[in-house]
Amino acid sequence: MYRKLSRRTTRSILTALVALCFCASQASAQTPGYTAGPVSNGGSIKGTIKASSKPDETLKVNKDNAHCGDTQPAEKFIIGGDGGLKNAVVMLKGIAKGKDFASKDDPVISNKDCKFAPHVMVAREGAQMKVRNDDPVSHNSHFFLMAAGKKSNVINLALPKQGLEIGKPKILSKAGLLSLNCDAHNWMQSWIWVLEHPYAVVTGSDGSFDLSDVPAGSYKLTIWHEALGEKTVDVTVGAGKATTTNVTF
Ligand SMILES: [Cu+2]
Repeated sequence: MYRKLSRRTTRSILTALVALCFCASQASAQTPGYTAGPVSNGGSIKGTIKASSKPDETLKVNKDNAHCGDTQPAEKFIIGGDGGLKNAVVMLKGIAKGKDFASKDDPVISNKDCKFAPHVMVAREGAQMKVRNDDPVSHNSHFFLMAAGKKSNVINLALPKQGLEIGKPKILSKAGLLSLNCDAHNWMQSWIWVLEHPYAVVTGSDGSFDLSDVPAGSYKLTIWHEALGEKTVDVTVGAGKATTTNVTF
């Protein structure tokens, strides 16, 4: 009798603990809400992200060499002659209100020439991420959520045949940074910033960016780069005004 009661009590405590942990994880996973609507007389934030010149890394290819070659560029440091840094993400993290997304198309990442294309992207929270194999070799798209210093599994999609495209709504269901890897080819890497608002861009080869239709106000502008880390600067946007913010890593 005592043992039975004890087991039942233990079970109740465990159930309560599981429920508590679940609630806590749900709460911490919640992103601040974002309200989309027309922006009248918004301003813009423009600028250039720069870094000291650094050679890109060359990665050794150890599989499917006939198609993938013997080496692949890491695409980590793509820095122009004037220091313009490509593939940095510039974003207004935590903005609560502003314009809607210009496009609600589903984003696509291609496996092409044994690389993910694009190497870095921003995506709308709640969109359906699609992955496609444009190569005559088998790839797989393994998504991980990068949060609190941990890399946690999201989903792994096999793409055994050329021309195959798969989409899953689960991938972009939560805002944050995703790492995309191919288990078959350990050099393949892509990064996706999932955001609930459209105020985020990836810098082009000159390192420039332009965030438009920003409601007047003060913001934290965050710049992220896969190898150089993250920087945050304060920016004040005036109604109808263009603000210039240059950041150097
Ligand atoms: Cu692959």
